[in-house]
Amino acid sequence: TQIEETLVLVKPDGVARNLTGEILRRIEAKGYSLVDIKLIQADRGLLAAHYAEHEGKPFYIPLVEFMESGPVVAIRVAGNRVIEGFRVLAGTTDPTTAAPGTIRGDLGRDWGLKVQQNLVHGSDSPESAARELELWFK
Ligand code: DAT
Ligand code: MG
Repeated sequence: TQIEETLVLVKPDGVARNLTGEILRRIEAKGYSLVDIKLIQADRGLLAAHYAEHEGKPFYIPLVEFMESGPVVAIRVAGNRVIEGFRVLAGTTDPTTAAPGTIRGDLGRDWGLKVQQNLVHGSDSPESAARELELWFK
């Protein structure tokens, strides 16, 4: 076993659609543990740091504006190989083509022109997880 921690965010669309419980249910059903959790209205500075790797990309400003449009639920999740495992649970980035059985595939809606409404964020590597957990739970 390889116990890791990852950062999961239920994005503003997930919170607004009352899907937080369903997303937590899937995380817990998989066997992962909730270590810490909070509802937070993220400010521009936190989001700029969180999404620094995407600065300058065409979807960056709409992404940040979407992420500050309402509260998000930040969760510290622990489990065996949870960083990669949660990414699989979430499904691919675009909910339109995310596989059935995944959070985005089952619950996501199509992207509009300027929105990134794919319900969840999950850290994509051990380095990202450490960096993002420090940002959201310092
Ligand atoms: P992921 O969230 O699957 O790790 P990412 O890190 O590449 O995806 O991008 C961060 C977010 O930005 C993603 O959840 C939704 C949005 N996004 C990514 N690529 C996009 C695109 N081509 N058009 C619009 N939004 C995009
Ligand atoms: Mg990412």
